[in-house]
Order: sequence, then C-alpha cells, then structure tokens
Amino acid sequence: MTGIDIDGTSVEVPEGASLLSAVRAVGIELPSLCHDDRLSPAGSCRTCLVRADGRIVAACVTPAVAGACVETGTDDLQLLRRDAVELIASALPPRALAADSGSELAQACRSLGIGPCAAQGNGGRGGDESHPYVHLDRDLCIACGRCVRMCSEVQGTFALTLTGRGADTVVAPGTGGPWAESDCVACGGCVDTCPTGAITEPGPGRGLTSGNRPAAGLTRTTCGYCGVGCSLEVTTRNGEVSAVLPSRDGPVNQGHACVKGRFAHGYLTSPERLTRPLLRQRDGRMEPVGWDEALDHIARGLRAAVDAGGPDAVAAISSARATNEENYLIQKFMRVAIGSNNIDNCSRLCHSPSAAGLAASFGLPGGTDSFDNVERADCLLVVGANPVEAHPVVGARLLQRVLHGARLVVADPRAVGLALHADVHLRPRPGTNVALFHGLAHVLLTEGLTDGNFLRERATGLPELAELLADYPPDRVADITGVPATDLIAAARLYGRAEHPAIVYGLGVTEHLHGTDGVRALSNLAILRGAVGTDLGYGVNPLRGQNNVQGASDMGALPDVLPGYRKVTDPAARSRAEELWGAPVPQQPGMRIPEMFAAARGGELRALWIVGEDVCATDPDTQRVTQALATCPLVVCNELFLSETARHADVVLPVASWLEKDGTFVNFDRRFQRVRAAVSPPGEARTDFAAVHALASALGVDLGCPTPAAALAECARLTPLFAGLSHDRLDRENAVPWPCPGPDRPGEATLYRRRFATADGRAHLAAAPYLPPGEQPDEAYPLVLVTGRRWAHYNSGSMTRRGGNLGLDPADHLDLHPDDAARYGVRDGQQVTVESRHGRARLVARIGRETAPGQVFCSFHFPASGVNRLTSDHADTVTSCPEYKVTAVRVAAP
Ligand SMILES: Nc1nc2c(c(=O)[nH]1)N[C@H]1C(S)=C(S)[C@@H](COP(=O)(O)OP(=O)(O)OC[C@H]3O[C@@H](n4cnc5c(=O)[nH]c(N)nc54)[C@H](O)[C@@H]3O)O[C@H]1N2
Ligand SMILES: Nc1nc2c(c(=O)[nH]1)N[C@H]1C(S)=C(S)[C@@H](COP(=O)(O)OP(=O)(O)OC[C@H]3O[C@@H](n4cnc5c(=O)[nH]c(N)nc54)[C@H](O)[C@@H]3O)O[C@H]1N2
Ligand SMILES: [Mo]
Repeated sequence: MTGIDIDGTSVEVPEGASLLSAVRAVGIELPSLCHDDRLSPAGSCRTCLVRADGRIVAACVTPAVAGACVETGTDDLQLLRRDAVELIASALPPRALAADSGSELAQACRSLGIGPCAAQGNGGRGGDESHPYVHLDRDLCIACGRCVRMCSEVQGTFALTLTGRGADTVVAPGTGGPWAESDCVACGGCVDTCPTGAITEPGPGRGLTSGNRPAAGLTRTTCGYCGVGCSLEVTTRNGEVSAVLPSRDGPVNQGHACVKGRFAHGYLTSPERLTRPLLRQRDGRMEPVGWDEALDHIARGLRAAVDAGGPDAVAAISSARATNEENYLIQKFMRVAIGSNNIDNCSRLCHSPSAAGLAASFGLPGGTDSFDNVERADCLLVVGANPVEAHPVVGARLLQRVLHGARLVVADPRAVGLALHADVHLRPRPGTNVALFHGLAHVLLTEGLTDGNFLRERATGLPELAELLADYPPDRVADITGVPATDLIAAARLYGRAEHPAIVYGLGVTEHLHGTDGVRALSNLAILRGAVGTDLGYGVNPLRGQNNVQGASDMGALPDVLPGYRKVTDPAARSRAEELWGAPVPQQPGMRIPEMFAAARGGELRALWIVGEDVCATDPDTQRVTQALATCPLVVCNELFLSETARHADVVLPVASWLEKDGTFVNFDRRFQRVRAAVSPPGEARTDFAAVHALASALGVDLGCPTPAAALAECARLTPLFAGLSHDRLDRENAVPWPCPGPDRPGEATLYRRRFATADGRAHLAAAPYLPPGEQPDEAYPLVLVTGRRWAHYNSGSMTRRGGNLGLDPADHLDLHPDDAARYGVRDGQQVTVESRHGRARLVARIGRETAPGQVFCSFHFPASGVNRLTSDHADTVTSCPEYKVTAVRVAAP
C-alpha cells in the first residue's frame, strides 16, 4: 500500500493506484470524462486536474507516489476543471445538456454549475441508426476514446476507431460502413461507457448506463442465457424492462455483458408469449383454458398412466433454464408424488460426459477450478469450445489474457474465435479427440514433461496409460486426426512447459460417441502435469452451457442421483431423503431422455412432462422424437412459447422466464447466485415453481417448501455439498461456490487441494483407446457436418428470434469451404438442401475458410430449418449424450 495526503486527509491506496482512485477513496468526486475504471487511463480530457506536490496533473494518469501531497479543492483547480468541461461541452449541440440527460457529461456540468446554454455547437454530423441495439449520434461524440478502448481492452473485438482530425474526430466502425455491417457483436460495452450519450441503446433504455442507472425500479439478478452467470441490473418502467445493464461488481462479468443478456429481452413482451394454459380438444385444436381445468386434466392423465403402467409409466424432463429451486421441486415431485426416478435434464444433451468423466477422474462432477484462477494461467488449452460466440464474457476475458501474453493452444476443427489468436491451432477431424489427447499425452511422457511426484503421490493408472500411449506416437495420431505431428508436438510442449497451464473445454469434447472418454483423456493431460488440485496449474474446466445446467444436475434432476449427486441405489442416501421428505424414494434408477422417447414409442411410457426443453427442435433425430410424443397418451409442456414441442403437447402450461422469477442458478464454475424477478409474468403465466406445486396439489400431495428460499434451505439440509447455502447468504455475498458444507464456510472455488474426491483420494488416469465416431462419410454422404452455436442466437432460438437479434442473424447458415462449394455447385447466400441418413434440412450457404474441406458447419437456432432432423441417435456410450458433432451429409443446391 502507498500512503498519500489528499487535502489534509491521509489515505492508503494499493501500489500503482492512480491519484484519481486515491481522491475517490476519500469521497471526492472529480469529473473524468475520458476515464473508466475498466479501461486503461488516457489522460486526454484534462477534466480531472489536481495539484500534486505543487504540479498540476491529470489525476487519472498520475500514479500515487508515497508521501505525495495532493490538492483538489483550491479555486484555481476548480476553475481549470470547470473550463475544461465547459470547453468540451461548448462544441456540442444543446441537446447534449438537455435537462433530462443523465449522461456523465450532463451530470458533470450540473455539478460544476455549467448551464445548458454552454452547449453551443451546431451539430450536423449525422448519426448511424443501422444497428438494432447501438445507435450513434456523432454530434455528441467528444472523441474521448472510451468506446474504442472498451471494444479493444474489454470485449476484444476491435470494431471501433476514431476517425477525422482535430475537433472533427469522431468514433466510427473500423470497417468504414454502417454500424450494422461492422464487426460489432453488440456487447453493449461502448453504450455503457459513453459519457455523453453519443452511443446509446435505442428505446426506453436510451441513455442508461451501469454508471447512471436509477436506483428506483432496479433489480439485480443473474443472466438466464448461458452458463457464464453474469450479474445484471435490470431497470424497469411501467412494469416493463427498460434496460439490462452489467453489474460493475459482477463476480464473473466485472461490468461486461453480451448481446443476449444485455439486449435480448424483447421476447418478454412478444405477442406470441403464452398467457393462458392450452388444452388439446377432441378435434385436435389447442384451446386456452383456466389453470384448474388444465391441472385437472393433467392429474387425471397422470393417475391413468400410473394405474395402467405403474409409477415408471410417467417421466419428466426438467429444465436447465429453470432455477435450482424449480429443479429441486420437480425431482421431488417425481420421486415423492409419482414414485419414480424417471427425471432427467438437458445436461444429458450437453455436458453429461463432463459430469461422468470429471467424477471418474477427480471425484466431483464439476470443473476443478474457478474461472478467476483459469484467467491467471500462462498457457491456455481451449478444446472444442468457441467461447467468443457461446460464452462471450469468458471469451473476452480469455482473449485479453492471450493479448497480454498467455500462450494459447486451440483444438477445434474450425478456424473461428480464439483459434485466430492461437500459438498453435490443432484442427482434428471431428470425432478424433481421444486420439489427439493421447498424442499430446504421449509427447508429455516421452519428453519428460510430467510431474513424477504428483503421479506417485496423488494419481493412479500410470502404467496402464503409459502402455496405451505407446500406440499413439505423433505420426500415428496425425494419420487418425489429420493434425500434423509437428503441431501436436508444439502444442504438447507449450502445455507441458508452461508454469501454470489451464484447460478449458466445451461440447466439441462431449457431444460425441465417446464423449466421456474424451473428457477423461483430456483430464489425463492435467494429471500427467500435476496441474490440477495443486498450485502448478488450473485444472480442467468445462464451459457449461445453459444458465443452470450445472444446477439442474446438482439439484438431482437426474435419473440415477438425488440432490448433491447421492446415488439412488445408496440406501443411506435414500433414507436421508425419505426422512426429510416423509415418503419412500424409489431405488431403481430411472430413464434417461433418449430412453424416455424409446419407451414412449414402445408404449410403456404413458405420460411425459417436459419443462422448458424444445425436444422436437433440439434433441437429435427429431422425427423420432416427434413420433414418441405422438404415441405418448399424455404430454405436458411448461413453456414461454408455442415451441415445436408445445405444438405436440396435450397440455401447455404458460410459465415465467428468468426475468420474472425468484431463485438461484449455478454457473459454469459452480457459483450459486441469486435470480430475482424484475417484472411480472404476462397474463396467467406462473413460475415453474408455482406450476409444480399446483400440479402436486391437484394430485393431493403437499411438497412442502412453499417458497424458493425454503426449497433451497431444504436442499441444504439434505446434502452436505450445499449445506452452507441459503438465499439470505447469497443476498449478502452475491456468489458462493459449492462444495459449501456450512454457513460459516466460504465454499471451495478450487477443488482437491488436499485430496481428490475419489474413493482412494487420488486422481485417476484413464487408459481408454481411441474409437472412431458413430458416423463416417461415404460416397453417398461425403461431408462431415458439425453443428454448434452462433453469437446472436441461443439454442432453439425461442427467445433470441423474438427481438432485435433476429436482425443481427436472420437464418441458420451452412458454412462450407470454397473447394466444396465449387464441387457441389453451391453459391454464397444460396438456399441449399442438406441430407443425412436420417433426414433433410434447408439452410442458407455461406462460403468461407472457417471450415476445413470435407467439413460443413451449421447452427440449430431456427427450428424451421430442421437441423436436428439430420443428426443421428448415436450417443456417448457412457452417458447417452448425442453425437451432435459428427453427422455424414450431402449438400445439394435445389
Ligand atoms: N450464443 C450462444 N451462446 C450459447 C449457446 C447458444 O446457443 N448461443 N448455448 C449455450 C449452451 S447450451 C452450451 S452447451 C454452450 C456450448 O458452447 P460451446 O461448447 O463452445 O459450443 P459449440 O459451438 O456447440 O461447440 C464448440 C466447438 O466444438 C468444435 N468441435 C466440434 N467437433 C469437435 C471435435 O471433434 N473436436 C474438437 N476439439 N472440437 C470440435 C466446434 O467446431 C465448435 O467450435 O454454449 C452456451 N452459450
Ligand atoms: N444439432 C445440435 N443440437 C443441439 C446442440 C448442438 O450442439 N447441435 N446442443 C444441445 C445442447 S448443448 C443443449 S443445452 C440443447 C438446448 O436445447 P433446449 O433446452 O431445447 O433449448 P433452449 O432454447 O435453451 O430452451 C428450451 C425451451 O425452454 C424455454 N424456456 C426458457 N426459459 C424457461 C423457463 O424458465 N421455464 C420453462 N419451463 N421454459 C423455459 C424456451 O422458450 C425454449 O423453448 O440443445 C441441444 N441440441
Ligand atoms: Mo448445452
């Protein structure tokens, strides 16, 4: 710490702090129009002038030197600052200082006594309103460069620049054309930092930033899109959301956000929102009915199903979009009110191989380290993940780390996102990860880049693995994967020689026929290096997908485990739950999602309750899913919209979304965070929590835990993993990671410091051989289709297609290499038909070099394009996670 004197008050500030932060630390506010704590200081606007040891300096760029004597309040300084601000304002048109402007500049003028008539510019420089979420008013630009720095130093997109000379300097997209056609990914960072209102969000959020948001009508919550878990501040007006701003102190996002959390809330008020329950009539039409009638119908259907086939004739798919408390209640409903373990959730389709693989290697079904640790790594191995598009705030933080010198190895067949910044980009053929990871491990072992002590004392399985790895020399791995041996060796050396390497991975590892083997083979690398559970590295970390996919599983919405991953086959675990729930818990593990559909097609499953998953759009081989729903006598769906699945249901219950409910989510690095209702659900829509209670009541069952807080409290009593968690605590502390065994314990952000959570306390190396993917191309289906995500849309697109994001990306595109485009006669922008052995889809071709020849890529955000009619029912042999990443297809221009 450094001690300095400010206007006679002593203050201690961290080493290297600026005078501006020291001045603020004693409660003095100075205007600072070119400054934002999230950015490097510029010192260009000269509005934060102070006198330090007799010299007049800009406080934002002057470091606090021990013993310095700083004056801020003398008349001459006040005058200098006032002049500086007035000079800036004078160039702007009068609207810059309009009475209702909350901009930083307008506020500074008000506090310095500068009247609105100070703004005397003529304007006339025009604007850019081409973008749905970011509008530019060039007349208000003071060329402070904050937006440009936000875009480069926080977001890392480098989309903005300052153009023009002298007084005419103004921000502009670097590509020169309209904003909408620039590289902007609408993270909102420029809007949030702009001090004058030159860059704003159109509509009711106009002019609001995380610096000037109103205190009234403000709700702090956690984003309900992806698993990053950004903290957001939601402002409302007349009962509607007016803006969603990133929390400056958000534990994960630190004042940043992305196009989804920040802007994609238009779906809330979409005219297509469901506001009343729907019941299918005898003639097949869906008609709105009251809740009582809908619940009564479901209750009768459930009783009939149980009478005909026993409790296991009923199943539920719980939602990774819903809260922990809702998931807890749904699994309790299935176990207590129905008497079946037939409960599963979307992690089946996503990171179930992570849960299985990480638990087998290390003991617990979650990532090993906190993201804050990962960010400290000097070498990042990013595998089968595209965080720049799918976890943008994490992607931005990782990119900054790389721009500041961390080494980066990316393993991904496509050249997108972080791969463009990699020291080594490994491009394995889809489905060959296990061979690739064994190749890397082979090099670590043969080059002595392993940690002998760690392997002896904290791991098992080395002899078996070493024997297997003898079969994976770089040349053979090159044959299998297509990755040149030299690249493989270079990558292994980077990871092997780094001081603190970290592994981050995504669905490119899990959504395969051998996804669990992939997770285990990837974990081998961290174990060989001793880079997990030690200070030597930051482990193995899945970028989990949906907002609460970790939590849905944590809460026991799985067929084989109770809350906290206690096996249903374990008598002790069952009896603890039975004691608390006052009902017997079935001991037979239930069905997984694909088994539910098979049982429905086979006539054994007679009632299926689907809570917030559009299985007819997002599960693989959807034609067969639709068949399953058509055969099942009762299908109930909790939804916001009439999704593909809801269209096939017998009863649809209208429910609240994340901005309309109370509870908690668990993000990708195991942090519990609060979710709070900012607005009310529309019409008669209820929360999933209320809907489950209502259905239990209709069956004459009281599930207890009347409120979300009570549900989490009950879960904490049930399982030691979450014993220290409660809503009260999260209201105070914002984020608490699990395991958290007591209210006075902080929670373990980093796992396994003392021992691994396996039965023998050791990390387990896995010697699983490489096996080929389920689908191979042939003459009839010569291309390999990989499916995945695009930045502007989210999964089924049910929310992001209803609002401005549609303007940013209007269709599912098929990316293909120019060679393949030429071979199959496809033009850029053309509608094409894609056919697999399972079905057919219609997509818009996009020709580029992101995909390798012989491979094509598309998203699945527009159910109408039918992408999941293409994908097969091949699934991970351990967890049944679909092989979404490998499908043999052919492409034809119509
Ligand atoms: N914008 C946006 N964000 C999202 C979502 C969304 O739909 N849109 N969905 C959320 C959800 S549910 C999830 S699970 C996450 C997913 O986040 P990610 O896992 O990052 O998403 P994907 O794009 O499906 O796949 C990641 C990468 O795996 C690569 N890949 C495919 N096959 C292989 C292979 O065999 N080996 C290797 N090494 N790589 C391969 C693909 O080329 C792709 O770039 O994103 C979440 N965030
Ligand atoms: N081809 C291909 N298919 C894939 C993937 C892939 O990579 N390729 N990825 C898979 C992965 S990882 C995932 S996670 C799945 C995602 O698939 P889904 O879970 O089906 O997709 P989402 O769009 O996230 O949400 C499903 C539905 O939940 C509704 N919803 C949102 N919030 C709530 C809520 O609070 N309560 C209720 N009841 N409903 C709500 C939405 O309106 C939406 O219709 O897709 C999988 N499908
Ligand atoms: Mo996912």
